[in-house]
Amino acid sequence: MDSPKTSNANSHDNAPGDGVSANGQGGLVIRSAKVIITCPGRNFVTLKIETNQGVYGIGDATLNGRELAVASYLTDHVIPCLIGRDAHRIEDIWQYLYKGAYWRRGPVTMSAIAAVDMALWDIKAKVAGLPLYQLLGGASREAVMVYGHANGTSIEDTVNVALDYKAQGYKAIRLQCGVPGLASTYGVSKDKMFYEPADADLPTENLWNTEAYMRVVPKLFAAAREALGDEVHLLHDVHHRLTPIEAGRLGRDLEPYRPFWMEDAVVAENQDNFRLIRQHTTTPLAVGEIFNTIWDCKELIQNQLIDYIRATVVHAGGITHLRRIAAFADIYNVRTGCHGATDLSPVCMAAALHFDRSIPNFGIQEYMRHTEATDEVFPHGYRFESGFLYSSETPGLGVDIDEEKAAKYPYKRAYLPVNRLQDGTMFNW
Ligand code: EZ4
Ligand code: CO
Repeated sequence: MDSPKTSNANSHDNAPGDGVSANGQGGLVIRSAKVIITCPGRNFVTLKIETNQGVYGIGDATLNGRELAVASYLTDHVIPCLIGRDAHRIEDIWQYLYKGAYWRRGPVTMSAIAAVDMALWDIKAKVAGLPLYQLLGGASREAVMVYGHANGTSIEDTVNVALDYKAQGYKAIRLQCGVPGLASTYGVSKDKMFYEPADADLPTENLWNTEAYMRVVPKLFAAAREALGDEVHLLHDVHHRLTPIEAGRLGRDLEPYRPFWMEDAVVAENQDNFRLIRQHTTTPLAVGEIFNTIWDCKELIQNQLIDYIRATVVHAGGITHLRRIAAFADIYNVRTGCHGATDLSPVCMAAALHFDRSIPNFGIQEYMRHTEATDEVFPHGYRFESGFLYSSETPGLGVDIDEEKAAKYPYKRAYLPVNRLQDGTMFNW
């Protein structure tokens, strides 16, 4: 078997493992699995699992900037353990991969497990002849509210983009604008529609200035509230760049404009950071796009230090584990707000929408829109209408991968930027 490190949009077939005991109801056995890497504008890693009955499922395994590590984890270490297993035993396979690795948690491991989990749910729902949300307890809502990304180099540009989103029917809009004096800022793209930060084969270096940033964001929110009115939800992503006391100050400065949330205000490795923010502001707090397990957010949730948990299907162990996080969060009044940037493939988006639609404590779903090329590689049935996404009604996840088209876009190394303070000190991106 080839190593994915040497591959370009290659598939890595694993031989069928006939003879391994399946113990399956109805004999639905995993016959083969492969990893497909494609770059229709940005890199995506997809796991495809095939069964002895011809039914297959797919799962997203994309970890932005570290894609090949997950591809290798799957191809070299997970796929050999899957062959011959009963494809219906989703929970058991999850536990087998999580506990069986000995080395638990972490983005690479949990993205790989997530891909297997998504693909198995896809298979189970196809076999049942039902869209996945029906297997997750059915619909708690018909559609899920999404937020779009309005960004601009100036406050005026950003507000104009936000007005355009509002005209398209969006009920919620994330606002990010350039910081005066800084050449580039998180969330502000060079072209208007798609923010694609993983843009270089070595990391771009950005400069950061906290004081200038903290001066501009309240002005942006004041201008946006004035232009957009009271109804539309306004969101902002700090991208882990403040200290807790700075975040408390920014949250307080934003309170008059009633933000829906302030996201990733601080680094979250130290969960106590959030206790300090909470002491200073009533601005709702969201965190968790880089979380991988319930253990990364357990204290934040049970101490009610956050309002929205942003863990998502691909990076937090799949549908199986994300449901566990959401059920735990529900007890503590925490709602979900799944990460949905463009580095999460349409496979993840499809899975997230079934999850969002089913749980009682759904909050909001991020939606950035993929490029046309990405949508062609991953044909899907979900659709946007009037500020909401509707999950597919076809059996399974309702998303596929066109392997011929995928093969036209070979893997291209791409990194997220890094960030330094003005004096050269390495900082959080
Ligand atoms: O930086 O998805 O809320 N969204 C974000 C994204 C993340 C990227 C990282 O891969 O913060 O823009
Ligand atoms: Co974010």
